[in-house]
Parts: sequence; structure tokens; C-alpha cells
Amino acid sequence: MQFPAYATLLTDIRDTVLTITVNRPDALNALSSRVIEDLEHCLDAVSDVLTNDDGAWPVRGVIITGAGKAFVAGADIREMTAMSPDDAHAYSSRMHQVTLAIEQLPVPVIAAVNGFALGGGCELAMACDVIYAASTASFGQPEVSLGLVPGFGGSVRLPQYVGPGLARELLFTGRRLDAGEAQRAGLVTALFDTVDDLLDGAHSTLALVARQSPAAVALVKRTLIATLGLPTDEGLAIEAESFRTAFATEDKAEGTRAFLAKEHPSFPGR
Ligand code: CO8
Repeated sequence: MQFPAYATLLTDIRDTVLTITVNRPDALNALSSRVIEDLEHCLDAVSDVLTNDDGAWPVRGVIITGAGKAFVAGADIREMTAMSPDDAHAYSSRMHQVTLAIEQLPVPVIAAVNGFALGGGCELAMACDVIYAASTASFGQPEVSLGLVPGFGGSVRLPQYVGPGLARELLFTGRRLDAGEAQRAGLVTALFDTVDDLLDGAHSTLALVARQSPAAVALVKRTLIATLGLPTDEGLAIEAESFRTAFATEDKAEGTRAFLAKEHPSFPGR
């Protein structure tokens, strides 16, 4: 699978893992409208391939990271100075669609946070399924220091990650969390000493994912997102539907057959 060249993103595929690197290091990878457009196109391309590939699954996981010393230092503040309130609403809604496109990808997405993940950068990381971080990472929602509020999902996703109390404190003060505190708060799942270790760690996890049933992994992701925040009975009803769906897959037939035959499964991916 090949991607076109993007002005602000680097893409690389190794062993079915796609790495997308936001590449505007001079502006600490701030989310300009060009970055947003490139992310839209890149995520559309991955989604198209995975939807039309009938079981081939050329991508089994995605890593999103940043070039240089930042993951993403937020929305592009310079660009925002020229925006009207209506422009800002459109900008926010557009980035919401990008975060939903990440959630809708049928493969796990790991944010590999190498440095500053502030404002829109923290929000981009939280749209991913799992956040891994290097010791150089820091997280925060400093919008109130600019007279702004989170616009890319932070008011909704930060409480889901860290609970309402800490989310309120962070959103009211703009205080940053270093990587260790972010891990203790439940925002970061795994912490690595160096950026190289971080990327290796994300690859290892996605290699483990690639040994599982692609249809089941996609269904688990869809179920987790669909049930988030629902009352328990409604969530369980969705889970029962997913369980029914899994029983209609060739992967289920192969996975259970291989277990009973004491063999490694060879999943058809459907
Ligand atoms: N936007 C544009 N440019 C940026 C941004 C940014 N968010 N962050 C850094 N840069 C630029 C700097 O202006 C500087 O450019 P130049 O060299 O031309 O002066 C370059 O990147 C390097 O930055 P610094 O010199 O400041 O680097 P430091 O290492 O000294 O500091 C910091 C690093 C602490 C990360 C600092 O750059 C900083 O505080 N950046 C801003 C962080 C921030 O406030 N982010 C939140 C932005 S608001 C947001 O994301 C809201 C999202 C919702 C929007 C809703 C739609 C409207």
C-alpha cells in the first residue's frame, strides 16, 4: 500500500503497521488547516483500503506521532488569530470529524507521544485507542490561558480518561502533566525512556494485535466506542449484538477450530 506525499505528514508502513508522523517541527507540529486536511486525506485513504480489501487487511494498526520535540503543540495559534467565531466553529467541527475518523478506523490506533501534547495535541492523542508516551512527553489543555476552550474534544474525552475531578482541575488551570503523572492519572498506558523505545513498544503491541482475528479486533473496537458512557443495560445490549455478529464470521469458525485442533489459527479476516 502506497500513500501520496503529504505536505505536513510522513507515512511509513512496516509489517502492516502504518506510522503517521505530523511533520511541522518548526511550529511544534501545530494543527494548521493544512495538517487537518492532510490528516483527513490520509485517514480516508486507510479507511478506503480497509473497507474494500475483503479480508486482506494490509494495515493492522496505526501509530500517530510527531516529528522533533513535540507530538502536537495544539491548534495553530497564528492561524486562529484571523478566524471569526463562525470560522472557529467550522474549524472545531472539522477536527471533530478527524477524531471520529480515527475512532471509526477498524484497527487500533496508538498515539506515540514523544513530546508536547498540548490543547489540540492532547485531544488528538485522546482520540486514539491507546496513548503511549516517552519520558519527554507532557500533556495539557492550556486553552484558558489563551481565552479559549477546548475545541477538538478535550471537554468530552479528558474526563473519560482521567475522571471528572482531575479533568476539571486541568481544564480550569491549564496545568501540564509530565509523562509520569499522566501515566498515574490513567491518560498514558505505557511509558518509555526514549522515543525509539516508544516507537518499538507501539510496534510490539500492534504486532501482537496482528496475530489476532482482524474481524474480532474491529468488532471489539466498535463495541467499546459504541458503549462508552452508556447506562450498563444499554451497553450490554450492544455487546450482545456484537457477540451475535462475531458468531457469523469466518474468523470465529477458524479461531475455535484451530483451538480444538491445537493449531495456530489462520484467520481469513472476515
Ligand atoms: N501554534 C502555532 N505555532 C506554535 C504553537 C502553536 N500551538 N506552539 C508553538 N508554536 C511555534 C512558536 O510560535 C515558535 O515559532 P517561532 O520559532 O516562529 O517563534 C515555535 O513553534 C517554537 O515554539 P517555542 O519557541 O515557543 O518553543 P518552546 O520550547 O520555548 O515552548 C511550548 C514550547 C511550551 C509548547 C510553547 O511553544 C507553547 O506554549 N505553545 C503553545 C501551546 C498551546 O497553548 N497550545 C494550545 C493551543 S489552543 C488549542 O489547541 C485549542 C484547540 C481547539 C481549537 C478549536 C478551534 C478554533
